[in-house]
Amino acid sequence: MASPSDLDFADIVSAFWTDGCCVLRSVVEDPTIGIVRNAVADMAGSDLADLGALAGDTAPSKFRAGVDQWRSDARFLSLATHGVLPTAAAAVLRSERLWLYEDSVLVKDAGSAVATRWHTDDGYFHVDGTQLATMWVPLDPAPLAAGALRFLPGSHADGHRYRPTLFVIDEAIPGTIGDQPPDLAIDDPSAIGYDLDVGDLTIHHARTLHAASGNSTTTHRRAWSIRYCGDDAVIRQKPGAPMKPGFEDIEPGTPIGIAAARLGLIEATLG
Ligand SMILES: O=C(O)CCC(=O)C(=O)O
Repeated sequence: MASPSDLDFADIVSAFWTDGCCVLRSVVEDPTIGIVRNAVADMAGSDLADLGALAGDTAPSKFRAGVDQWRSDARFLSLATHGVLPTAAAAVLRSERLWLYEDSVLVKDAGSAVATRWHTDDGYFHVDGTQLATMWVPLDPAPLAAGALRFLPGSHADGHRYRPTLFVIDEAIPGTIGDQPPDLAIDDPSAIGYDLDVGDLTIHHARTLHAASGNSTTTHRRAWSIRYCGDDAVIRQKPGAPMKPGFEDIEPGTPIGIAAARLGLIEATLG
């Protein structure tokens, strides 16, 4: 990985804070990708929910996803909290410490027409702060046509707090609060995105609007998404968003560094 002192890396960090997203090329090495692919292959069918069903999609090519694999498989935990991935995330967030909030495996089969609709992660996360980011690691070559993420630049700083939707349709999760995400085409020309190769990754701010098309290629699109909290994160329960164990019992505003032990959240080892 480029060192945080490299000029290139400074540009990447600057892009993250200006646009709300950035891309890192050729930073994840083969052993890591192989371990994650094996961990995904070992997941039980029941670990992945058929998201497309929510959009009424019954095609054999599915969009399936699971959440918090790190809690049941030490391979996800180890790679999310040691080595290049958390070190890059902390550097981009300009954070001295970093906590793993959540991870998610998202598999979009070749030919799945199910798009990931425009949304921000902020509304789903029971935390608040500026140093919150999601790292999206493709496990297969992921051009935009396969469903690599697209981002609306600057949306992380547009002053809106968007309510969480059902992810594959624009309907808000009942009981949530906030603004409805804008009604944009997935390939809206104002969006930016990157054709990704294995080894590349993107990082986006929790308040950045992002989306992904269906997968019109002939290769499945497996991805591992890792959600991190940095120094200034505090607990803030978001009404209506799916609750996580223990979060209800934490006083809102409690710094993540204090709440983490009670919640069983793991601090990353950096460097
Ligand atoms: O993989 C996808 O299609 C969506 C992932 C996403 O929105 C995220 O991880 O924040």
